[in-house]
Amino acid sequence: MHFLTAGESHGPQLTVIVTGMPAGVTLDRDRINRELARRQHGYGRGGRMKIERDEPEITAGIRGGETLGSPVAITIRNADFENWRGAMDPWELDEEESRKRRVHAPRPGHVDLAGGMKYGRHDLRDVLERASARETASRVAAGAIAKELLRQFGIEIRSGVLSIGGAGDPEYTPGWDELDIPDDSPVRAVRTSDEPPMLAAIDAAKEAGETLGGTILIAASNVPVGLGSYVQWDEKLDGQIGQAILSIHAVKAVSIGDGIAAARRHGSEVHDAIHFSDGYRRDTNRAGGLEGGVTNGQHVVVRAFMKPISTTRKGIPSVDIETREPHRSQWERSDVTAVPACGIVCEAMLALVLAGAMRKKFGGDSLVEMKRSYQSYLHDLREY
Ligand code: EPS
Repeated sequence: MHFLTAGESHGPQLTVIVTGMPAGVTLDRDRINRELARRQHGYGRGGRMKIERDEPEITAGIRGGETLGSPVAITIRNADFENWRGAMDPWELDEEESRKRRVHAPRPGHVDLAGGMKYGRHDLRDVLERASARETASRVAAGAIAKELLRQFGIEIRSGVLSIGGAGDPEYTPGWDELDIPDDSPVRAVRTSDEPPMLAAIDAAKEAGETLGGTILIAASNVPVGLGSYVQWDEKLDGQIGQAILSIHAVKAVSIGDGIAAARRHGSEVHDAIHFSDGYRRDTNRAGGLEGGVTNGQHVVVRAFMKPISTTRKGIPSVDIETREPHRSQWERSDVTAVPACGIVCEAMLALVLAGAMRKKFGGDSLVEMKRSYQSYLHDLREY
């Protein structure tokens, strides 16, 4: 499976194309819409989320709600485009509007300066419009399609927020049931006791003109043994998950299972002992379901570490690229934190990687073929 996205944050729309879905998967429109709504939710978001109501429109690849095996095309309208037409219309720009929206003091931490230098753009809006995390709506739409495939095999993905700023505990390892977090939870905290300090931290950061990052745990259940491979570096599934999660805006680190904490422990305290009782079993899952780049039948468990958003109201020392004089980074409407939303994006990216690995292992052009191969593999595993 592969997906491509296009679209500027304040342009007319986002466009997504997902290839590699087998024919014959029935999609659920409400479930797909719900994924997009989950991403829009979360305490600490700025004014933009009051403007947008992300409703994906599927324009290709399905007929009567069923996949055809052809590319699935999705568009999501940017409602805010109406307020930005003068500065963002693909053909006709209003000079005054464009001047007003011009960005000339790059935000440290954002790609503004490096992107401007790389592409030779002197209005840094040309860079930030595409670099914006608005693009993550596209990923969640693509991920929602991947999730529809995974649920055919009983695979479910959940996530929760472990920490925001200094509140919460990045190393806490929740059980599967603790990740059943209601959609209206304000920050999607795994432990409700962490919620008040997280909300207070967001309020304090907002008051101070600051932003906050945090830690998210993402898990997948019912993943069969044997996705990914150890035979070649780029076939290792942990590497693919790492790349997928690190490609999410503002994510600066990722770990699998106990990853970071394990580096300080003895081997016998880290590795998950094996025993046999009606199948091969482990009583712990510190490896996060991956050994040697291959799934081992346990839950796949990933942690994502998000830095604070680089658009801060109080600004950060920078330079005006026109005068080369000192100038604080420019502020525009933004979020104080987007950690809760980032969890939903992480779920989508994990879903896309796992769906791709399922396609690779079980192949087929139709869901029927894919399921046949899956069932025969499960039979072999029972005999092992
Ligand atoms: C973003 C800045 C804000 C966020 C945006 C990401 O947008 P705006 O500049 O329009 O206020 O709201 O996130 C989204 C639009 C979204 O859908 O998540 C940024 O600079 O990355």
